[in-house]
Amino acid sequence: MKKRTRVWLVGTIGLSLLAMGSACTKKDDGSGTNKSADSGSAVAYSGPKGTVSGVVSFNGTPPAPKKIDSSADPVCGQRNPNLETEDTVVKDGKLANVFVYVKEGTTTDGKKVGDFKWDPPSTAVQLDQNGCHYRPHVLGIQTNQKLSITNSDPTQHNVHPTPKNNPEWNQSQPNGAPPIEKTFARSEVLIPVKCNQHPWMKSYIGVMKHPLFAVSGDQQTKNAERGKGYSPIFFYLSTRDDRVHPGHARKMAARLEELGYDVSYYEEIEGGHGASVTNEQLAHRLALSYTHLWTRLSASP
Ligand SMILES: [Cu+2]
Repeated sequence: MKKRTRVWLVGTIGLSLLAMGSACTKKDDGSGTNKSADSGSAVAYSGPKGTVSGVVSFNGTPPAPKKIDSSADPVCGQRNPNLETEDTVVKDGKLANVFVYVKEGTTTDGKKVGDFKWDPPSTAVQLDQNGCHYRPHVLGIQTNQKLSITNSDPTQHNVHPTPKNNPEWNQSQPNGAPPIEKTFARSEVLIPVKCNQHPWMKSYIGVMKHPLFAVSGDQQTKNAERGKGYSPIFFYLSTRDDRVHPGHARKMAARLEELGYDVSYYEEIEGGHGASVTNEQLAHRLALSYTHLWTRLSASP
């Protein structure tokens, strides 16, 4: 099998680069009931898209994380004995938790990115309270996309965002409580989130009306480490997977390849979560999978 790899570095963001062509087909008559407060546009962008990749490097010696005094809530100390600050997280010279986004830009025919109408994804963004930290520390979300907040700790937390452009709210969440589900109607970079019960707990939410953003060094790849003897891996996915965004697999493949592992990668441009539409595509995908197994198993001693 031909080994296909693409380098999608941490901090990958999608960016509309090319001409609109005949994409301007959808009119918004303004009658939508879930209309974003930021949607000033009548046209949804559906033209070609490109990708911007990058790395946020940290030069010099990063400040060491400080130990947090969690004696006010013994549960936090039991759950997370090494509770530390996470203001500056650097791994292999790369700075995590940097929110990168397209502030303004135009397509080649001169239309502004911010003037298009971008429907929010149907999937929710997850924010968990785990080990008396917010996970993730920084996240991005689209206007009117659902944010689902959970509590994995055997103690009570209190979720308190303090936005400037969106309504402030403050809600307790005991262990076992159902997820708190919220949306943000207006774009805002960044909304601080704190826990009134554990003052060290901080999270930051970037709300954008478009999907052209990313957070460096996210949770999906931070635990991958060099020299761990991971098995050879074959990623297959679809560019149009609307259940799990392909960005996750792209970033993990890039991270594992960067760490020196045997990574194969195939991205079908059609299909949804099953990564195939036609029988031909399914057969092709299965052939790639079996070939990967065959070649890697037979290469073993
Ligand atoms: Cu808390």
